[in-house]
Amino acid sequence: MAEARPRVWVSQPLFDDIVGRLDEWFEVDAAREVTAWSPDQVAAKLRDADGAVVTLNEHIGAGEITGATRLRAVANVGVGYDNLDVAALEARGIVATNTPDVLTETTADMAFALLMAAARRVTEGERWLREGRWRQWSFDTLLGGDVHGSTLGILGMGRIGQGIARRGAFGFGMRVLYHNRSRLPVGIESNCRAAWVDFDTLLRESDHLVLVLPYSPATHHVIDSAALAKMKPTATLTNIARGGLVDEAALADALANGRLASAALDVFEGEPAVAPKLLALRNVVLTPHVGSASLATRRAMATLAVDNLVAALGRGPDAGRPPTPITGATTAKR
Ligand code: 8YV
Repeated sequence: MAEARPRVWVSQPLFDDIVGRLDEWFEVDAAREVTAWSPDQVAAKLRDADGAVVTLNEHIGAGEITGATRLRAVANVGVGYDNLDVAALEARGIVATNTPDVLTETTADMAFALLMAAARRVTEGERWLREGRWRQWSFDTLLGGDVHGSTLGILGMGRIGQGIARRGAFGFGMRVLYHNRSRLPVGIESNCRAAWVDFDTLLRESDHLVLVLPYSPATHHVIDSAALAKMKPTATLTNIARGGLVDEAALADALANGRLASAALDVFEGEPAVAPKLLALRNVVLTPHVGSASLATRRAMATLAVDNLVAALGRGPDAGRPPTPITGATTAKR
């Protein structure tokens, strides 16, 4: 009797032609529509699966994999993988993969779009115009802060941080400072024209601070009221990493009280819910977690996730060697 084909679960709709490649090797259970899976539903899906392609919507931890005795691989669509308990997966010998590199430049573009929108009050101006409040051109309408020639601060200098640094240094003539747990090799620093500073210096000197570091218990609320108090009142804060990095209540207070000029947030603590205090503010740009959302990049991410799963389950040209395995929870690099 022919050996049964492995079964794989794809948790959310990706691209049909890309997910369709899995049919060559596997029985595929692919979500047809965007679904908010409960932890119990995730556990039930994994119980029947040899492999899974998942997104940040699905938390995969010890509880979800308890009954998943056949599960051998989890391919995350995304570079950040705080939705995976990598230690729990490793303990069970389940391979975990993510999608670095393919989204670096697209996400760096979006960071700049947000930074500029916050600094130059782009979305605030649009809302004001649409509300019919533009009566006559006037000299002091919506005065913002300059981007060119200012100081760009980057917290978390992985691949995306470096892409943002290059845009700032070479595109906008910015002075680029960064903070990372460890200083980068001098060659990378000079490619990005970026200088390492300690965290407090980064907060104090940045005109535009961008968060690009992985989220973990160690980085929870790295931007809290104490950090915000050290920033310039004219500064902007952009977060394209994970919502939990910022104490949103403290940020909303700082924005409301003029202790920070403006912010741009693509990610939130309780996604898809956004704190009402933030929604009520005019000086914050809000986007629905779309940092990597160009068509080409989302296709590249889906392709890489599928390649990872196929290889991790021992099929295809890279059998046994998934292109981008996650090597450990503590070595996360965006
Ligand atoms: C993804 C992201 O779209 O890569 C990441 O870490 O936040 C986004 O680019 C998201 O993770 C989809 O699962």
